[in-house]
Amino acid sequence: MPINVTRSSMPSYEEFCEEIKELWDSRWLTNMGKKHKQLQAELEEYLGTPHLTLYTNGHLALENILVAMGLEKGGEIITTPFTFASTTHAIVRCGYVPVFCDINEEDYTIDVTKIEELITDKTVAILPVHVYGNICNVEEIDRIAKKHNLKVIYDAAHAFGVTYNGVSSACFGDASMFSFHATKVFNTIEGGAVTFASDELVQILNDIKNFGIRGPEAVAYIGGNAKMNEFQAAMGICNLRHIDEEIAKRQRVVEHYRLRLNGVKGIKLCAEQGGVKANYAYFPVVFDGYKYTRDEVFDNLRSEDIIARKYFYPLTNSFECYKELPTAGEDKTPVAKHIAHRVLTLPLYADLTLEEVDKICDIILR
Ligand code: T4K
Repeated sequence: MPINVTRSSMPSYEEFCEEIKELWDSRWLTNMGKKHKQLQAELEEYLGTPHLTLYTNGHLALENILVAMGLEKGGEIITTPFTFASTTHAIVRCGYVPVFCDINEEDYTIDVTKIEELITDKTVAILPVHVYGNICNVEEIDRIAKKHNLKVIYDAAHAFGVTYNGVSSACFGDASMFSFHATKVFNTIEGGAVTFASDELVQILNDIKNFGIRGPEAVAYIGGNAKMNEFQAAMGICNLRHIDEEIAKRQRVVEHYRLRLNGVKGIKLCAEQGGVKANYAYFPVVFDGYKYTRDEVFDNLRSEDIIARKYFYPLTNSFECYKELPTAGEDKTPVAKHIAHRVLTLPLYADLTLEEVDKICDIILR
């Protein structure tokens, strides 16, 4: 069995069977059923947010909140290219132009000193990414957004359960999107959510995700379908019972990695962020002036069946599909380019043993 970059957290088989048993009795499988309502309420409580809407995946959650914001079509959205394809694709698929801001060298989130120079009369929003679960400079982003009257939508796909100065990652900006994909700290197999404070967004988000249907004979909006089904919600209910334990196990893994790799010349670890209660979602390592390049380390690990990943390489602004975009090109974001060519995310999941971490570190250091 290879050691992959991650491995889904799951409840016991018996616990999941128990949770889904009533779905056979009721035959109610989707369309905001009992499990959906229960998970929504439990997540609002866990994440400390007034409103949460569930989705069939994180990407559609992001597209749906972009549509719900009612931003001027064709407008520019400032974002970072050091992210998964989904972030940039959502912006473009919803009819906006991504304007790529560079990242900072400490935690690889948006460089807030470079946002204002990118603002034009076409800018409608900022879409920063809490990449690897690292919290963006939310105070400064808030200040800039207020000054220029811009919306802020966070891609918080990686930041489930993270808090900053005691405030949940679900509470920053106008809205935040979470991914509950199988590879995430908290999963519903596939799944996602949007969190937000505004009461006005509740109706429009529900309309967009369920065809605008407001009653058996009332269709008030041209919506689509992005609903989470009852099996996904049941998995979420089970996984949420164990989430604190899972995060604590991940912490042990990360602490062991740090013990082994901290201070090694040419190896740069992400600094722990002040005031942040982390979720230990990813363990990125930057090989910069190390005796081996990132790609050599990747190959050495792979030859021993350890599959690390180059998250996030290539940058989204150098994707083939964006080559005609006037704002594309990795040279425009030099820090992101530098990191993307050197970063490797090492295997990290709750059940990864410390012996396996030792094996991975031995190969890297050998
Ligand atoms: N924004 C950001 C910043 C994101 O990172 C993502 C998703 C999104 C938005 C969009 O959210 P979703 O629509 O996906 O909810 C994976 C995930 O599919 C993706 O959710 C995630 N980001 C991205 C960073 O990673 P791949 O293509 O690397 O996945 P894959 O299939 O290579 O899996 C990686 C490893 O995970 C496997 O080697 C083994 C393990 N795994 C995988 C699956 C599918 C499991 O243990 N169980 C599984 O079921 O994208």
